[in-house]
This record gives sequence, C-alpha cells and structure tokens, in this order.
Amino acid sequence: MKSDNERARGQRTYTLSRRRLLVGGSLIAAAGAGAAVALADAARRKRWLDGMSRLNDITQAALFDPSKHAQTFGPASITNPFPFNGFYAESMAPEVDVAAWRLTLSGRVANTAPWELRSLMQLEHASQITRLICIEGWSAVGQWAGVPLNAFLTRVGADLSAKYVALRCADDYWTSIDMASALHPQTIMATHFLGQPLTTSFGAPLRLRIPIKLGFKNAKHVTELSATNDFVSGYWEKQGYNWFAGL
Ligand SMILES: Nc1nc2c(c(=O)[nH]1)N[C@H]1C(S)=C(S)[C@@H](COP(=O)(O)O)O[C@H]1N2
Ligand SMILES: [Mo]
Repeated sequence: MKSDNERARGQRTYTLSRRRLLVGGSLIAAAGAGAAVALADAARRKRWLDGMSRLNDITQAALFDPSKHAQTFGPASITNPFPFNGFYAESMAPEVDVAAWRLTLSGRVANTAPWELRSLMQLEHASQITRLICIEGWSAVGQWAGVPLNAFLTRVGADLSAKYVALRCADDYWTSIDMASALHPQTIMATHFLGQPLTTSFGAPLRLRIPIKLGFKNAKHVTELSATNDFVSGYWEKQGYNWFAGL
C-alpha cells in the first residue's frame, strides 16, 4: 500500500509532467499562433502590395499616351544573335504544327471564326525594328513583322471598348493587356522575325509584339485571343510583376 507521501509524490510528478505538457503544449500553440499571425501578415502584406500594384496599373493606364511611340532603329542596330527567354529552357519551346494551328477567338468578338496562319498573312502587314526589354535586365533590338492588332481587332468585330485583350499560348503561358495599348499602332501580331517566319524559339507561328510594354507582355505561340472585361492577369503578373508593364 502506498504511503501518503508516495501518493503525493506520484501526484506531484503527474502534476509536474502534466504542467510541463501544458507549458510545452502552450508553447507549441503559441508558436503555431505566431506562425499563423506571420502567415496572416504575409498574406495581408501580399494583398497590400497587390493592391498597390493594381493602383500603379490604374495610374499607368491614366497616364498612357497612345500617340507616344516606342523608339525605332535602323537595321544596323539589330541584335545578333537575339536572346531567347521563356519560363523554361529554350529546348522546351513548343513545336507548334502550323498546318493544324488556329488562332481561336473568344469573348467580346463578333466573328469568332478561327484563323489559319495563311489567312492572317493575307491581312495588312507592318514591320518594325524595335527594342524588346526583359524585366530580368537585358534588352535586344529585333525586326518583327505582322498584322497590326488594331486592324485585326477591327476586322473580327472585337468590342474595342472592352477593357482587355487576353492571350493564351501553346506553352500554357498567358497574359493580358489594356485595350488602349492593344490598339496602339506599334502593337502587332507578329508572324515574321528578320523577314523569315517566326522560329520555334521565338514564338512560332504567331506572337504579340508590343514595344510599348515589357518583354513578358510579348506573348509567343499565341493560340487564343479574347476581348474581355474580366481581368485575367497573366503568368508572370500572378507572380508579382506589375500587370500594366508600360515603358
Ligand atoms: N508563350 C510565351 N511567351 C513569352 C514567354 C514565355 O515563357 N512563353 N516569355 C516572355 C518573356 S519574359 C520575354 S522577355 C519574351 C522573350 O522573347 P524572346 O524569346 O523572343 O526574346 O517573351 C515573352 N513571351
Ligand atoms: Mo522577360
């Protein structure tokens, strides 16, 4: 039979270890709560920064001057070789089967019949020697030619008062631009680079060339275009790059 002493000791041990458990438990809980607060802070901070970036978009859109052109260059300024950039290595660039490829149209567009490359190339063409500026810190001068997006949007009966033009690509890349920039005279749906059809690395068979915006807005391997009032952001924009990305 246990003495009262022994029982008390047992009780105390139990109490102590229980207290230790409670203390340990509370510490873990506190740490957990702290982590939760830190996470909530991070989420709040991210929301705040995203909010500021959208405010920045609105300011850039308000200050946008459609009569301002990106600088153009002479052929001697063309960068050779032209650098590749993508969210993967160059060897992973999608090989699009041009015969099967179509540009599909959706959203606020009157005539959504898909376009073959051949038919696109029969439309009005424009050529430009301009600088592509990548946010990662390099730029290069190239020569692109293709259909002015303005003429194309008009041709297919897109709602030119829609807020955005959104683009989807064969490599699951996507981006979107404001309508005013889509209608800018230097914004083209390029089919050619240096007078030749676009190669796989550089966006075959069709890419957006928009010299008034940063490189990541220049979607390559475009497969779908829509005019929309829904803000769909973009691949890099979702990861924090400013959406408007005007120069
Ligand atoms: N489909 C698609 N388009 C894309 C990208 C991409 O990864 N996929 N990268 C963008 C980025 S960040 C830049 S700088 C330019 C690079 O174009 P270039 O390879 O012709 O230099 O393409 C843009 N368009
Ligand atoms: Mo880029």
